[in-house]
Amino acid sequence: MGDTKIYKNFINGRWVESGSGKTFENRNPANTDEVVGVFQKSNADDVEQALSAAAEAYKKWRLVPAPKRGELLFRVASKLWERKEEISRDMTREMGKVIAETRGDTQEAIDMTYYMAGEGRRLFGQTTPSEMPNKFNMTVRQPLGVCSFITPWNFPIAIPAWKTMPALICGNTVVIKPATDTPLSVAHMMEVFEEEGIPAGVVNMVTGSGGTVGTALINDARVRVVSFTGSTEIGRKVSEGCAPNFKHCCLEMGGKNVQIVMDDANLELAVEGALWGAFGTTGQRCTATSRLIIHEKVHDKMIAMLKAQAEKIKVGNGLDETVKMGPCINQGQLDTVLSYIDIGLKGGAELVTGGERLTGGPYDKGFFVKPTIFTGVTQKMRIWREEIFGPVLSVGTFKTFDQAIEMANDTAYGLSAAIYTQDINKAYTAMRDVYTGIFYVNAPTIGAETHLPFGGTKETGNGHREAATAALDVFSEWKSVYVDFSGKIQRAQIDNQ
Ligand code: UN1
Repeated sequence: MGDTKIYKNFINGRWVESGSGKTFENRNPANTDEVVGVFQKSNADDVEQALSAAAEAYKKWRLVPAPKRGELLFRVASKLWERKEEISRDMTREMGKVIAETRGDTQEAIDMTYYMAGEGRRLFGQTTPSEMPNKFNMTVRQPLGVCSFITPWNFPIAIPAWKTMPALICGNTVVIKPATDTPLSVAHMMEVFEEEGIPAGVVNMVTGSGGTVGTALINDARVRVVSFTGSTEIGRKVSEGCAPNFKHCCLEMGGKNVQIVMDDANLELAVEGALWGAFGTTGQRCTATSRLIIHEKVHDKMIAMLKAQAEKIKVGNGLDETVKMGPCINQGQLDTVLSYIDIGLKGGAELVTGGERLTGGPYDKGFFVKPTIFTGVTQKMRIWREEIFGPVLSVGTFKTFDQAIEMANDTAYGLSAAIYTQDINKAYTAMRDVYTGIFYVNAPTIGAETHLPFGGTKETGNGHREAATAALDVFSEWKSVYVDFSGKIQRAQIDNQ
């Protein structure tokens, strides 16, 4: 292993080895010869220590004035900014997406941290009149306690920050299990918290498998909030695990996001949007465009434009600034993508471009696949219905606007959707009728900003939203406070009738 750095768990303000004595390697998906770091393969005992530390730290942290918690987050944000390039480069090495995008990922974490730092001086509740004289009513947010997070590999620091920052500003404490493919980005976030003097136990990181670490984090009765981003299949299990203790459970899961292109659309713009939405992050975003539906009048023209542009996308190691698309995250994901390409072909879809693994030279050391486009995809086909999480775009066509809306909604998921049109009436009608959590007009399905709620309908989520002030509702509970200064008993609903 040579000089490869061994990273430890971060528990109770200290970097500690797992009691298991076991570790795992984090390899670069663009070059599997490169070991990015070695991480702790933690066991239930490690989780126990982290949860005890978080439970103990909660007693004091909840009483720190929120503006003071905010000051710490401001310092964390500015340190993340100082370390942005280093964090982003390491992120490209551990998960493969191109450096411009990992810089965006780190920036998203910075944005969220500043946003939530500012919330320290807001955390607004309400004051509202009482139905009684000489009585004062208000609502205040109260924290819940220990929060546990199971975070994904596709946004290795942004999504951990989406969860951690609102939890902390509300006064909760945190134990986080990063994805096994991307623990380094979360380790960097912990380093920054440590450098900025977060009290011991307020944030903790335990690396390792979902089966061991994740399960322990979901089941422990001390945990009051579980926030999970990942597949719908695992999300369902997380939800079941939370049910017996009635934990807050915030789930962000699958997507099968659609871009609609009307016949009056600016086609250049629609092509650019579809390419960025489908092949950005190698299609490995919950918000990725995986269905494109094009009005029949402009279908052939747009496909010719898409094919020409897709074939120009340079695929490779994301640290090379000229590369526009990196590898799939790991062998398993590559296999899944290739199997869906096969499913598409066998199902009768027409392959326009791509459709195979890239091989030869440096490609042999990574999990690279060509940007792939299928046309003639019908609503029964599996590549229309199932989330692929790779650079595969399924294209269908329609005759009428109503048909486009019906097709857009014909999915089990509901994260993001987009329409390209010059017709403001159609844009607003689609905005109203497409049932998703995020909707774009003349912009791709990816690119949510941190001060708007993020999340989806149907099998994408369970009604919660991340980011913006919506996140505060996950990490706090309302307390309604009644102060009676009349000096006598006043019976609501009775004495004032
Ligand atoms: C995800 O894919 O899980 O809107 C998150 C976007 C990004 C976040 C994506 N800001 O595409």
